[in-house]
Amino acid sequence: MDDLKSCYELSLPVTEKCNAISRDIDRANGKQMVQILRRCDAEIFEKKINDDSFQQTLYSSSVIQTMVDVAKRVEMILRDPEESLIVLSGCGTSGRIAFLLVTSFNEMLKAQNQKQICLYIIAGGDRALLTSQEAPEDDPALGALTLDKVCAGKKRVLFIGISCGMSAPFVAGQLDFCLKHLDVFTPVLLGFNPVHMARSEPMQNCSFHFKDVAERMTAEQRQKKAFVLNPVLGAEAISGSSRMKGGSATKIILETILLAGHESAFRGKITMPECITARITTNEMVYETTYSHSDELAALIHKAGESLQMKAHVYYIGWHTLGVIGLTDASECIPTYGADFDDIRGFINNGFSEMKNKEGDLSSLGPQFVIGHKDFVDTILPTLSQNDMILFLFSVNDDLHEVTALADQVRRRTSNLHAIAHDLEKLTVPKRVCNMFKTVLHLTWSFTSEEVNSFVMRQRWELSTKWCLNAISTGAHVLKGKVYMNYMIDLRVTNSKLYRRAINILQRFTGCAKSECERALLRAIYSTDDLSEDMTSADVWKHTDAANRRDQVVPTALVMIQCGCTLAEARHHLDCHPVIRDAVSACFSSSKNKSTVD
Ligand code: F1P
Repeated sequence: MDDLKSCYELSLPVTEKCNAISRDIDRANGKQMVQILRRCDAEIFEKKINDDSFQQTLYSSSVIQTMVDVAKRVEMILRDPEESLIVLSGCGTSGRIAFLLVTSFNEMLKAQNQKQICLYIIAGGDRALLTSQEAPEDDPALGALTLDKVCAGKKRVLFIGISCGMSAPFVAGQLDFCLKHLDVFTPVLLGFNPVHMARSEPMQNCSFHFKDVAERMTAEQRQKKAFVLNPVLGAEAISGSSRMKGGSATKIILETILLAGHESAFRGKITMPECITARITTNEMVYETTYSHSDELAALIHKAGESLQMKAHVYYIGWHTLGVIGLTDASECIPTYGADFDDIRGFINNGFSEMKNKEGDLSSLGPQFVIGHKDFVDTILPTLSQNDMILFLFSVNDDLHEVTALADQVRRRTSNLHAIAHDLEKLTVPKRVCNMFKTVLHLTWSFTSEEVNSFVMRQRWELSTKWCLNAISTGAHVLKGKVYMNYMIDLRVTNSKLYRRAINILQRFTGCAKSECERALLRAIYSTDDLSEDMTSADVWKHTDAANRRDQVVPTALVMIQCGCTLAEARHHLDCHPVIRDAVSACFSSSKNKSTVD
Protein backbone atom coordinates (compact mmCIF):
# COMPACT_ATOMS: atom_id res chain seq x y z
CA MET A 1 0.00 0.00 0.00
CA ASP A 2 2.85 2.40 0.84
CA ASP A 3 4.30 1.73 -2.61
CA LEU A 4 0.99 2.64 -4.15
CA LYS A 5 0.94 5.87 -2.14
CA SER A 6 4.46 6.88 -3.15
CA CYS A 7 3.85 6.04 -6.82
CA TYR A 8 0.81 8.20 -6.76
CA GLU A 9 2.79 11.04 -5.09
CA LEU A 10 5.50 10.85 -7.77
CA SER A 11 2.94 11.22 -10.52
CA LEU A 12 1.69 14.55 -9.17
CA PRO A 13 2.93 17.90 -10.52
CA VAL A 14 5.12 19.88 -8.10
CA THR A 15 2.30 22.30 -7.24
CA GLU A 16 0.08 19.43 -6.04
CA LYS A 17 2.74 17.46 -4.15
CA CYS A 18 2.97 17.08 -0.39
CA ASN A 19 5.81 19.10 1.11
CA ALA A 20 7.91 17.01 3.51
CA ILE A 21 8.67 20.13 5.58
CA SER A 22 5.03 20.64 6.56
CA ARG A 23 3.92 17.01 6.82
CA ASP A 24 3.11 17.38 10.54
CA ILE A 25 1.79 20.93 10.47
CA ASP A 26 -1.52 19.71 11.89
CA ARG A 27 0.25 18.79 15.12
CA ALA A 28 2.27 22.01 15.41
CA ASN A 29 1.66 24.93 17.77
CA GLY A 30 1.72 28.54 16.57
CA LYS A 31 5.49 28.93 16.98
CA GLN A 32 6.30 25.69 15.21
CA MET A 33 3.89 26.58 12.43
CA VAL A 34 5.70 29.85 11.75
CA GLN A 35 8.98 27.93 11.43
CA ILE A 36 7.39 25.40 9.07
CA LEU A 37 5.91 28.13 6.87
CA ARG A 38 9.18 30.04 6.97
CA ARG A 39 11.05 27.00 5.62
CA CYS A 40 8.44 26.32 2.95
CA ASP A 41 8.51 29.94 1.76
CA ALA A 42 12.33 29.88 1.74
CA GLU A 43 12.04 27.46 -1.18
CA ILE A 44 10.77 30.32 -3.36
CA PHE A 45 14.29 31.73 -3.30
CA GLU A 46 16.22 28.47 -3.31
CA LYS A 47 18.86 28.09 -6.01
CA LYS A 48 18.26 24.33 -6.33
CA ILE A 49 15.20 22.30 -5.42
CA ASN A 50 15.99 18.85 -4.00
CA ASP A 51 19.42 18.93 -5.64
CA ASP A 52 17.68 18.55 -8.98
CA SER A 53 19.80 20.66 -11.30
CA PHE A 54 17.34 20.11 -14.18
CA GLN A 55 14.55 22.01 -12.53
CA GLN A 56 14.82 25.74 -13.04
CA THR A 57 14.21 27.97 -10.04
CA LEU A 58 13.54 31.68 -9.65
CA TYR A 59 17.24 32.59 -9.75
CA SER A 60 18.10 30.28 -12.71
CA SER A 61 19.69 32.20 -15.56
CA SER A 62 17.07 30.92 -18.03
CA VAL A 63 14.24 32.27 -15.86
CA ILE A 64 16.00 35.61 -15.33
CA GLN A 65 16.63 35.88 -19.09
CA THR A 66 12.95 35.24 -19.85
CA MET A 67 12.05 37.96 -17.34
CA VAL A 68 14.45 40.33 -19.16
CA ASP A 69 12.81 39.44 -22.50
CA VAL A 70 9.30 40.03 -21.18
CA ALA A 71 10.38 43.29 -19.50
CA LYS A 72 11.58 44.46 -22.93
CA ARG A 73 8.09 43.83 -24.32
CA VAL A 74 6.66 45.89 -21.48
CA GLU A 75 9.11 48.66 -22.36
CA MET A 76 8.08 48.58 -26.04
CA ILE A 77 4.42 48.92 -25.14
CA LEU A 78 5.06 51.74 -22.68
CA ARG A 79 7.06 53.63 -25.31
CA ASP A 80 4.30 53.29 -27.85
CA PRO A 81 1.09 52.99 -25.86
CA GLU A 82 -1.39 53.92 -28.61
CA GLU A 83 -3.43 50.89 -29.62
CA SER A 84 -1.42 48.70 -27.23
CA LEU A 85 -2.31 46.79 -24.09
CA ILE A 86 -0.75 44.71 -21.33
CA VAL A 87 -3.26 42.13 -20.07
CA LEU A 88 -2.81 40.03 -16.92
CA SER A 89 -5.27 37.19 -16.47
CA GLY A 90 -5.92 34.33 -14.06
CA CYS A 91 -8.43 32.40 -11.99
CA GLY A 92 -8.98 32.60 -8.23
CA THR A 93 -5.92 33.90 -6.41
CA SER A 94 -4.03 34.32 -9.69
CA GLY A 95 -6.78 36.64 -10.97
CA ARG A 96 -6.79 38.57 -7.70
CA ILE A 97 -3.04 39.13 -7.87
CA ALA A 98 -3.48 40.21 -11.51
CA PHE A 99 -6.08 42.75 -10.33
CA LEU A 100 -3.81 44.11 -7.59
CA LEU A 101 -0.79 44.46 -9.89
CA VAL A 102 -2.75 46.06 -12.72
CA THR A 103 -4.53 48.63 -10.53
CA SER A 104 -1.26 49.60 -8.80
CA PHE A 105 0.72 49.83 -12.03
CA ASN A 106 -1.99 51.92 -13.68
CA GLU A 107 -1.99 54.24 -10.64
CA MET A 108 1.75 54.64 -11.03
CA LEU A 109 1.38 55.43 -14.74
CA LYS A 110 -1.39 57.90 -13.98
CA ALA A 111 0.71 59.67 -11.36
CA GLN A 112 3.33 60.19 -14.05
CA ASN A 113 0.80 61.38 -16.62
CA GLN A 114 1.24 58.26 -18.69
CA LYS A 115 -1.49 56.34 -20.43
CA GLN A 116 -2.95 53.55 -18.26
CA ILE A 117 -2.47 50.59 -20.58
CA CYS A 118 -2.77 47.70 -18.16
CA LEU A 119 -5.85 45.52 -17.85
CA TYR A 120 -6.80 42.53 -15.68
CA ILE A 121 -9.11 39.61 -16.36
CA ILE A 122 -10.35 37.32 -13.61
CA ALA A 123 -12.42 34.23 -14.44
CA GLY A 124 -15.96 34.85 -13.21
CA GLY A 125 -15.61 38.67 -13.37
CA ASP A 126 -15.18 41.09 -10.46
CA ARG A 127 -17.33 39.08 -8.09
CA ALA A 128 -14.49 36.52 -8.13
CA LEU A 129 -12.25 39.14 -6.48
CA LEU A 130 -14.14 38.55 -3.24
CA THR A 131 -15.83 35.19 -3.56
CA SER A 132 -14.92 31.81 -4.89
CA GLN A 133 -16.21 31.50 -8.48
CA GLU A 134 -14.40 28.35 -9.48
CA ALA A 135 -16.65 27.09 -12.29
CA PRO A 136 -15.75 29.68 -15.03
CA GLU A 137 -12.16 28.53 -14.53
CA ASP A 138 -13.08 25.32 -16.43
CA ASP A 139 -14.21 27.11 -19.59
CA PRO A 140 -11.46 27.66 -22.21
CA ALA A 141 -13.85 29.25 -24.73
CA LEU A 142 -15.00 31.80 -22.15
CA GLY A 143 -11.36 32.73 -21.49
CA ALA A 144 -10.65 33.28 -25.18
CA LEU A 145 -13.87 35.23 -25.72
CA THR A 146 -13.20 37.55 -22.77
CA LEU A 147 -9.70 38.24 -24.02
CA ASP A 148 -10.84 38.86 -27.58
CA LYS A 149 -13.43 41.35 -26.32
CA VAL A 150 -11.08 43.46 -24.20
CA CYS A 151 -8.43 43.56 -26.93
CA ALA A 152 -10.75 44.53 -29.79
CA GLY A 153 -9.04 46.99 -32.15
CA LYS A 154 -5.61 46.77 -30.46
CA LYS A 155 -2.53 46.36 -32.61
CA ARG A 156 -0.16 45.04 -29.96
CA VAL A 157 -0.98 43.09 -26.82
CA LEU A 158 1.33 41.58 -24.23
CA PHE A 159 -0.79 38.87 -22.61
CA ILE A 160 0.32 37.29 -19.35
CA GLY A 161 -1.72 34.20 -18.43
CA ILE A 162 -1.19 33.10 -14.82
CA SER A 163 -1.96 29.56 -13.72
CA CYS A 164 0.24 28.44 -10.82
CA GLY A 165 -0.60 24.78 -11.41
CA MET A 166 -0.41 25.22 -15.22
CA SER A 167 -3.87 23.78 -15.25
CA ALA A 168 -6.67 26.38 -15.61
CA PRO A 169 -8.64 25.78 -18.85
CA PHE A 170 -9.76 29.46 -18.83
CA VAL A 171 -6.11 30.53 -19.20
CA ALA A 172 -5.29 27.71 -21.65
CA GLY A 173 -8.09 28.99 -23.92
CA GLN A 174 -6.61 32.49 -23.81
CA LEU A 175 -3.08 31.34 -24.58
CA ASP A 176 -4.36 29.24 -27.48
CA PHE A 177 -6.20 32.30 -28.81
CA CYS A 178 -2.96 34.34 -28.62
CA LEU A 179 -0.98 31.60 -30.38
CA LYS A 180 -3.45 31.79 -33.25
CA HIS A 181 -2.94 35.58 -33.51
CA LEU A 182 0.78 36.08 -32.98
CA ASP A 183 0.73 39.14 -35.24
CA VAL A 184 -1.03 41.03 -32.43
CA PHE A 185 -0.37 39.02 -29.27
CA THR A 186 2.79 38.10 -27.40
CA PRO A 187 1.61 35.46 -24.94
CA VAL A 188 3.41 34.72 -21.66
CA LEU A 189 2.55 31.73 -19.46
CA LEU A 190 3.38 32.09 -15.78
CA GLY A 191 3.18 28.93 -13.67
CA PHE A 192 5.24 26.82 -11.30
CA ASN A 193 5.62 23.36 -12.83
CA PRO A 194 7.94 22.04 -15.51
CA VAL A 195 6.12 21.98 -18.87
CA HIS A 196 5.86 18.18 -18.90
CA MET A 197 3.85 18.39 -15.67
CA ALA A 198 1.26 20.80 -17.09
CA ARG A 199 -2.25 19.34 -16.96
CA SER A 200 -3.05 16.92 -19.75
CA GLU A 201 -6.66 16.16 -18.92
CA PRO A 202 -9.23 16.94 -21.66
CA MET A 203 -11.03 20.27 -21.30
CA GLN A 204 -14.69 21.21 -21.78
CA ASN A 205 -15.64 21.15 -25.52
CA CYS A 206 -12.02 21.47 -26.51
CA SER A 207 -9.60 19.60 -28.75
CA PHE A 208 -6.42 20.49 -26.83
CA HIS A 209 -5.32 20.48 -23.19
CA PHE A 210 -3.13 22.74 -21.09
CA LYS A 211 0.05 20.76 -21.72
CA ASP A 212 -0.46 21.06 -25.51
CA VAL A 213 -0.63 24.81 -25.17
CA ALA A 214 2.42 24.94 -22.89
CA GLU A 215 4.40 22.89 -25.41
CA ARG A 216 3.34 25.13 -28.30
CA MET A 217 4.36 28.14 -26.23
CA THR A 218 7.79 26.58 -25.59
CA ALA A 219 8.24 26.00 -29.33
CA GLU A 220 7.39 29.65 -30.11
CA GLN A 221 9.78 30.84 -27.40
CA ARG A 222 12.72 29.93 -29.69
CA GLN A 223 11.68 32.80 -31.99
CA LYS A 224 10.75 34.96 -28.96
CA LYS A 225 7.13 35.01 -30.09
CA ALA A 226 5.90 33.55 -26.81
CA PHE A 227 7.41 33.04 -23.36
CA VAL A 228 7.04 30.45 -20.62
CA LEU A 229 8.03 31.54 -17.15
CA ASN A 230 7.90 28.47 -14.93
CA PRO A 231 10.39 28.33 -12.08
CA VAL A 232 9.81 25.54 -9.58
CA LEU A 233 9.14 26.68 -6.02
CA GLY A 234 8.75 23.32 -4.28
CA ALA A 235 5.43 22.01 -2.99
CA GLU A 236 3.04 24.26 -1.09
CA ALA A 237 2.89 24.12 2.72
CA ILE A 238 -0.73 22.99 2.44
CA SER A 239 -0.73 20.61 -0.55
CA GLY A 240 -2.11 22.33 -3.65
CA SER A 241 -2.74 25.67 -1.90
CA SER A 242 -1.20 27.79 -4.66
CA ARG A 243 -2.49 30.96 -3.03
CA MET A 244 0.57 30.70 -0.78
CA LYS A 245 3.95 30.35 -2.52
CA GLY A 246 2.40 30.50 -6.00
CA GLY A 247 0.62 33.78 -5.24
CA SER A 248 3.70 35.35 -3.63
CA ALA A 249 5.99 34.35 -6.49
CA THR A 250 3.46 35.64 -9.05
CA LYS A 251 3.55 39.00 -7.32
CA ILE A 252 7.35 39.08 -7.12
CA ILE A 253 7.92 38.05 -10.74
CA LEU A 254 5.33 40.29 -12.39
CA GLU A 255 6.12 43.37 -10.33
CA THR A 256 9.79 42.91 -11.16
CA ILE A 257 9.01 42.69 -14.88
CA LEU A 258 6.60 45.62 -14.94
CA LEU A 259 8.95 47.87 -12.98
CA ALA A 260 11.98 46.93 -15.06
CA GLY A 261 10.03 47.71 -18.25
CA HIS A 262 8.89 51.00 -16.73
CA GLU A 263 12.42 52.05 -15.72
CA SER A 264 13.72 51.32 -19.23
CA ALA A 265 10.91 53.19 -20.94
CA PHE A 266 10.94 56.31 -18.76
CA ARG A 267 14.41 56.42 -17.18
CA GLY A 268 16.52 54.96 -19.95
CA LYS A 269 17.75 52.18 -17.68
CA ILE A 270 18.57 49.15 -19.87
CA THR A 271 17.10 45.97 -18.40
CA MET A 272 19.96 43.63 -17.53
CA PRO A 273 19.77 40.22 -15.85
CA GLU A 274 21.61 41.73 -12.85
CA CYS A 275 18.85 44.27 -12.17
CA ILE A 276 16.24 41.52 -12.26
CA THR A 277 18.29 39.38 -9.86
CA ALA A 278 18.77 42.36 -7.55
CA ARG A 279 15.03 43.00 -7.39
CA ILE A 280 14.36 39.38 -6.50
CA THR A 281 16.98 39.60 -3.77
CA THR A 282 15.19 42.63 -2.35
CA ASN A 283 12.05 40.55 -2.11
CA GLU A 284 14.06 37.85 -0.37
CA MET A 285 14.99 40.46 2.17
CA VAL A 286 11.31 41.29 2.65
CA TYR A 287 10.79 37.58 3.36
CA GLU A 288 13.63 37.55 5.94
CA THR A 289 12.39 40.67 7.71
CA THR A 290 8.80 39.43 7.85
CA TYR A 291 9.67 36.04 9.33
CA SER A 292 12.13 37.60 11.80
CA HIS A 293 9.00 38.66 13.70
CA SER A 294 8.11 35.07 14.40
CA ASP A 295 6.97 35.56 18.02
CA GLU A 296 4.36 38.17 17.13
CA LEU A 297 3.27 36.12 14.11
CA ALA A 298 2.85 33.03 16.29
CA ALA A 299 0.82 35.08 18.79
CA LEU A 300 -1.49 36.29 16.00
CA ILE A 301 -1.93 32.72 14.67
CA HIS A 302 -2.81 31.59 18.17
CA LYS A 303 -5.38 34.39 18.62
CA ALA A 304 -7.00 33.75 15.23
CA GLY A 305 -7.09 30.00 15.94
CA GLU A 306 -8.80 30.65 19.28
CA SER A 307 -11.47 32.77 17.58
CA LEU A 308 -12.22 30.16 14.92
CA GLN A 309 -12.25 27.36 17.48
CA MET A 310 -14.90 29.28 19.43
CA LYS A 311 -16.91 29.69 16.22
CA ALA A 312 -16.23 33.41 16.41
CA HIS A 313 -14.71 35.53 13.65
CA VAL A 314 -11.51 37.14 12.43
CA TYR A 315 -11.85 40.58 10.82
CA TYR A 316 -9.06 42.20 8.80
CA ILE A 317 -9.42 45.98 8.70
CA GLY A 318 -7.00 47.23 6.06
CA TRP A 319 -6.05 50.51 4.44
CA HIS A 320 -5.53 50.91 0.69
CA THR A 321 -3.77 47.96 -0.96
CA LEU A 322 -3.17 46.32 2.42
CA GLY A 323 -6.98 46.17 2.56
CA VAL A 324 -6.93 44.34 -0.79
CA ILE A 325 -4.42 41.85 0.59
CA GLY A 326 -6.77 41.26 3.54
CA LEU A 327 -9.83 40.79 1.31
CA THR A 328 -7.91 38.37 -0.89
CA ASP A 329 -6.63 36.26 1.98
CA ALA A 330 -10.08 36.07 3.56
CA SER A 331 -11.84 35.06 0.34
CA GLU A 332 -9.47 32.13 -0.21
CA CYS A 333 -10.43 30.38 3.03
CA ILE A 334 -13.83 29.39 1.64
CA PRO A 335 -12.67 27.04 -1.15
CA THR A 336 -9.52 25.94 0.68
CA TYR A 337 -10.97 25.02 4.06
CA GLY A 338 -14.70 24.82 3.40
CA ALA A 339 -14.96 27.93 5.63
CA ASP A 340 -18.05 30.15 5.87
CA PHE A 341 -17.66 33.56 4.29
CA ASP A 342 -17.88 35.29 7.65
CA ASP A 343 -15.31 33.12 9.48
CA ILE A 344 -12.53 35.38 8.21
CA ARG A 345 -13.59 38.62 6.54
CA GLY A 346 -11.78 41.59 5.10
CA PHE A 347 -12.71 45.30 5.01
CA ILE A 348 -11.08 48.21 3.20
CA ASN A 349 -11.28 51.97 3.74
CA ASN A 350 -13.84 53.57 1.39
CA GLY A 351 -14.98 50.16 0.11
CA PHE A 352 -15.27 49.78 -3.66
CA SER A 353 -14.11 53.29 -4.47
CA GLU A 354 -10.74 52.30 -3.00
CA MET A 355 -10.71 48.98 -4.89
CA LYS A 356 -10.90 50.66 -8.31
CA ASN A 357 -12.19 47.43 -9.85
CA LYS A 358 -13.66 47.44 -13.37
CA GLU A 359 -17.26 46.69 -12.44
CA GLY A 360 -17.46 49.23 -9.62
CA ASP A 361 -19.64 48.90 -6.51
CA LEU A 362 -20.84 45.31 -6.08
CA SER A 363 -22.29 45.73 -2.61
CA SER A 364 -25.84 45.06 -3.82
CA LEU A 365 -24.83 41.46 -4.65
CA GLY A 366 -25.05 40.34 -1.04
CA PRO A 367 -23.32 40.39 2.36
CA GLN A 368 -20.09 38.93 0.95
CA PHE A 369 -19.69 42.12 -1.08
CA VAL A 370 -20.06 44.52 1.82
CA ILE A 371 -16.46 45.56 2.35
CA GLY A 372 -16.09 49.17 3.53
CA HIS A 373 -14.89 50.22 6.99
CA LYS A 374 -18.15 52.07 7.36
CA ASP A 375 -19.99 48.81 6.69
CA PHE A 376 -17.90 47.17 9.37
CA VAL A 377 -18.86 49.90 11.83
CA ASP A 378 -22.55 49.73 10.91
CA THR A 379 -23.06 45.98 10.65
CA ILE A 380 -20.33 44.14 12.60
CA LEU A 381 -19.23 46.47 15.38
CA PRO A 382 -22.58 46.49 17.24
CA THR A 383 -22.52 42.69 17.59
CA LEU A 384 -18.79 42.24 18.12
CA SER A 385 -17.84 39.88 20.97
CA GLN A 386 -14.63 39.44 22.95
CA ASN A 387 -14.05 36.18 21.03
CA ASP A 388 -13.84 37.96 17.69
CA MET A 389 -10.35 38.92 16.66
CA ILE A 390 -9.78 42.24 14.88
CA LEU A 391 -6.59 42.79 12.94
CA PHE A 392 -5.71 46.23 11.58
CA LEU A 393 -3.42 46.39 8.53
CA PHE A 394 -1.82 49.78 7.88
CA SER A 395 1.36 51.66 7.15
CA VAL A 396 2.82 54.96 8.26
CA ASN A 397 1.67 56.45 4.93
CA ASP A 398 -2.00 55.81 5.75
CA ASP A 399 -4.26 58.23 7.57
CA LEU A 400 -3.23 57.54 11.16
CA HIS A 401 -6.05 59.74 12.52
CA GLU A 402 -8.49 57.45 10.83
CA VAL A 403 -6.65 54.40 12.17
CA THR A 404 -6.75 55.67 15.76
CA ALA A 405 -10.37 56.80 15.54
CA LEU A 406 -11.51 53.36 14.32
CA ALA A 407 -9.29 51.54 16.83
CA ASP A 408 -10.87 53.65 19.56
CA GLN A 409 -14.35 52.63 18.47
CA VAL A 410 -13.40 48.94 18.37
CA ARG A 411 -11.72 49.11 21.78
CA ARG A 412 -14.95 50.24 23.34
CA ARG A 413 -16.37 46.80 22.46
CA THR A 414 -13.40 44.45 22.70
CA SER A 415 -9.76 44.31 23.68
CA ASN A 416 -9.11 41.53 21.16
CA LEU A 417 -7.61 44.12 18.80
CA HIS A 418 -4.26 43.60 17.07
CA ALA A 419 -2.28 45.13 14.21
CA ILE A 420 0.27 44.63 11.50
CA ALA A 421 1.93 48.02 11.01
CA HIS A 422 4.62 48.99 8.51
CA ASP A 423 6.88 52.02 8.72
CA LEU A 424 10.32 53.33 7.82
CA GLU A 425 13.34 54.00 9.99
CA LYS A 426 13.02 57.70 9.27
CA LEU A 427 9.26 57.80 9.52
CA THR A 428 7.79 55.63 12.24
CA VAL A 429 4.27 54.98 13.45
CA PRO A 430 4.02 56.86 16.79
CA LYS A 431 4.08 54.80 20.02
CA ARG A 432 0.65 56.09 21.07
CA VAL A 433 -0.84 54.48 17.96
CA CYS A 434 0.93 51.15 18.53
CA ASN A 435 -0.17 51.15 22.17
CA MET A 436 -3.81 50.91 21.14
CA PHE A 437 -3.33 47.27 20.09
CA LYS A 438 -2.82 44.17 22.21
CA THR A 439 -0.31 42.64 19.77
CA VAL A 440 1.50 44.70 17.17
CA LEU A 441 3.55 43.07 14.46
CA HIS A 442 5.56 46.21 13.86
CA LEU A 443 7.76 46.06 10.77
CA THR A 444 10.22 48.92 10.38
CA TRP A 445 11.87 48.90 6.98
CA SER A 446 15.35 50.24 6.44
CA PHE A 447 14.74 51.72 2.98
CA THR A 448 14.56 55.46 2.84
CA SER A 449 11.65 56.92 0.93
CA GLU A 450 14.15 58.61 -1.44
CA GLU A 451 15.72 55.22 -2.24
CA VAL A 452 12.52 53.73 -3.56
CA ASN A 453 9.37 55.42 -4.69
CA SER A 454 6.24 55.03 -2.64
CA PHE A 455 4.76 52.47 -5.07
CA VAL A 456 7.72 50.17 -4.63
CA MET A 457 7.61 50.60 -0.85
CA ARG A 458 3.93 49.77 -0.87
CA GLN A 459 4.57 46.58 -2.92
CA ARG A 460 6.98 45.38 -0.26
CA TRP A 461 4.49 46.09 2.52
CA GLU A 462 1.85 44.21 0.55
CA LEU A 463 4.07 41.15 0.13
CA SER A 464 5.05 41.16 3.77
CA THR A 465 1.39 41.49 4.80
CA LYS A 466 0.47 38.66 2.43
CA TRP A 467 3.00 36.36 4.09
CA CYS A 468 1.67 37.29 7.54
CA LEU A 469 -2.00 36.83 6.64
CA ASN A 470 -1.38 33.56 4.78
CA ALA A 471 0.33 32.31 7.94
CA ILE A 472 -2.48 33.56 10.18
CA SER A 473 -5.40 32.17 8.16
CA THR A 474 -3.62 28.88 7.41
CA GLY A 475 -2.52 28.50 11.03
CA ALA A 476 -5.96 29.34 12.38
CA HIS A 477 -7.63 26.71 10.18
CA VAL A 478 -5.00 24.16 11.17
CA LEU A 479 -5.76 24.89 14.83
CA LYS A 480 -9.45 24.57 14.10
CA GLY A 481 -8.72 21.06 12.81
CA LYS A 482 -9.46 21.72 9.12
CA VAL A 483 -6.19 20.21 7.93
CA TYR A 484 -5.12 16.56 8.06
CA MET A 485 -1.32 16.22 7.97
CA ASN A 486 -0.77 18.95 5.36
CA TYR A 487 -3.83 18.29 3.22
CA MET A 488 -6.84 20.57 2.89
CA ILE A 489 -9.16 17.72 3.69
CA ASP A 490 -12.35 19.80 3.65
CA LEU A 491 -11.86 21.65 0.36
CA ARG A 492 -14.84 22.65 -1.75
CA VAL A 493 -14.95 20.49 -4.88
CA THR A 494 -16.11 23.23 -7.22
CA ASN A 495 -14.11 22.74 -10.41
CA SER A 496 -12.36 19.96 -12.31
CA LYS A 497 -8.95 20.69 -10.78
CA LEU A 498 -10.41 20.49 -7.27
CA TYR A 499 -12.36 17.35 -8.23
CA ARG A 500 -9.09 15.64 -9.24
CA ARG A 501 -7.40 16.96 -6.11
CA ALA A 502 -10.19 15.47 -3.97
CA ILE A 503 -9.68 12.05 -5.59
CA ASN A 504 -5.92 12.38 -5.11
CA ILE A 505 -6.40 13.11 -1.41
CA LEU A 506 -8.65 10.06 -1.04
CA GLN A 507 -6.09 7.89 -2.84
CA ARG A 508 -3.31 9.30 -0.71
CA PHE A 509 -5.01 8.38 2.56
CA THR A 510 -6.69 5.11 1.68
CA GLY A 511 -4.27 3.62 -0.84
CA CYS A 512 -7.37 2.49 -2.75
CA ALA A 513 -7.72 2.50 -6.52
CA LYS A 514 -8.76 5.72 -8.24
CA SER A 515 -12.08 4.20 -9.35
CA GLU A 516 -13.00 3.26 -5.79
CA CYS A 517 -12.11 6.73 -4.50
CA GLU A 518 -14.10 8.40 -7.26
CA ARG A 519 -17.18 6.27 -6.49
CA ALA A 520 -17.02 7.23 -2.81
CA LEU A 521 -16.64 10.89 -3.76
CA LEU A 522 -19.66 10.70 -6.06
CA ARG A 523 -21.72 9.02 -3.32
CA ALA A 524 -20.90 11.94 -1.04
CA ILE A 525 -21.59 14.51 -3.77
CA TYR A 526 -24.95 13.04 -4.84
CA SER A 527 -25.79 12.08 -1.27
CA THR A 528 -26.65 8.46 -2.00
CA ASP A 529 -25.36 4.94 -1.44
CA ASP A 530 -26.74 3.79 -4.78
CA LEU A 531 -25.20 5.69 -7.66
CA SER A 532 -27.30 5.62 -10.81
CA GLU A 533 -25.85 5.23 -14.30
CA ASP A 534 -26.80 8.86 -14.95
CA MET A 535 -24.69 9.98 -12.04
CA THR A 536 -21.59 7.95 -12.80
CA SER A 537 -21.58 8.82 -16.49
CA ALA A 538 -22.17 12.56 -16.05
CA ASP A 539 -19.45 15.10 -16.93
CA VAL A 540 -17.09 16.34 -14.25
CA TRP A 541 -18.74 19.79 -14.51
CA LYS A 542 -22.07 18.22 -13.45
CA HIS A 543 -20.37 16.65 -10.43
CA THR A 544 -18.73 19.91 -9.40
CA ASP A 545 -21.99 21.78 -9.79
CA ALA A 546 -23.68 19.32 -7.41
CA ALA A 547 -20.68 19.37 -5.04
CA ASN A 548 -20.94 23.14 -4.75
CA ARG A 549 -24.14 22.68 -2.74
CA ARG A 550 -22.75 20.08 -0.29
CA ASP A 551 -20.60 20.32 2.81
CA GLN A 552 -17.80 17.98 3.86
CA VAL A 553 -17.81 15.83 0.71
CA VAL A 554 -14.18 14.71 0.97
CA PRO A 555 -14.27 13.83 4.70
CA THR A 556 -17.54 11.92 4.13
CA ALA A 557 -16.06 9.94 1.24
CA LEU A 558 -12.92 9.24 3.25
CA VAL A 559 -14.85 7.85 6.21
CA MET A 560 -17.02 5.74 3.89
CA ILE A 561 -13.97 4.14 2.28
CA GLN A 562 -11.96 3.76 5.43
CA CYS A 563 -14.73 2.32 7.58
CA GLY A 564 -16.56 0.55 4.74
CA CYS A 565 -19.76 2.21 5.95
CA THR A 566 -22.87 3.82 4.51
CA LEU A 567 -23.32 7.50 3.82
CA ALA A 568 -25.56 7.91 6.87
CA GLU A 569 -22.98 6.21 9.11
CA ALA A 570 -20.18 8.37 7.73
CA ARG A 571 -22.18 11.54 8.33
CA HIS A 572 -22.98 10.39 11.86
CA HIS A 573 -19.27 9.77 12.50
CA LEU A 574 -18.44 13.29 11.29
CA ASP A 575 -21.23 14.78 13.40
CA CYS A 576 -19.70 13.11 16.47
CA HIS A 577 -16.29 14.60 15.65
CA PRO A 578 -16.71 18.23 14.65
CA VAL A 579 -12.91 18.56 14.26
CA ILE A 580 -12.23 16.91 10.92
CA ARG A 581 -8.70 15.97 11.85
CA ASP A 582 -10.10 14.01 14.86
CA ALA A 583 -12.82 12.41 12.76
CA VAL A 584 -10.28 11.15 10.25
CA SER A 585 -7.83 9.96 12.93
CA ALA A 586 -10.60 8.16 14.81
CA CYS A 587 -11.68 6.40 11.67
CA PHE A 588 -8.11 5.43 10.79
CA SER A 589 -7.45 4.02 14.25
CA SER A 590 -10.74 2.09 14.29
CA SER A 591 -10.01 0.58 10.88
CA LYS A 592 -6.46 -0.29 12.02
CA ASN A 593 -7.84 -2.06 15.12
CA LYS A 594 -10.33 -3.89 12.95
CA SER A 595 -7.64 -5.15 10.59
CA THR A 596 -5.41 -6.23 13.54
CA VAL A 597 -8.32 -8.25 14.96
CA ASP A 598 -9.02 -9.71 11.49
C1 F1P B 1 -6.35 28.93 -9.71
C2 F1P B 1 -7.31 28.61 -8.55
C3 F1P B 1 -6.67 28.91 -7.20
C4 F1P B 1 -7.66 28.59 -6.09
C5 F1P B 1 -8.13 27.13 -6.22
C6 F1P B 1 -8.67 26.87 -7.58
O1 F1P B 1 -5.23 28.15 -9.68
O2 F1P B 1 -8.47 29.39 -8.70
O3 F1P B 1 -6.29 30.23 -7.10
O4 F1P B 1 -7.06 28.77 -4.84
O5 F1P B 1 -7.05 26.24 -5.98
O6 F1P B 1 -7.70 27.26 -8.58
P1 F1P B 1 -4.08 28.29 -10.75
O7 F1P B 1 -4.74 28.29 -12.11
O8 F1P B 1 -3.36 29.56 -10.49
O9 F1P B 1 -3.22 27.09 -10.57
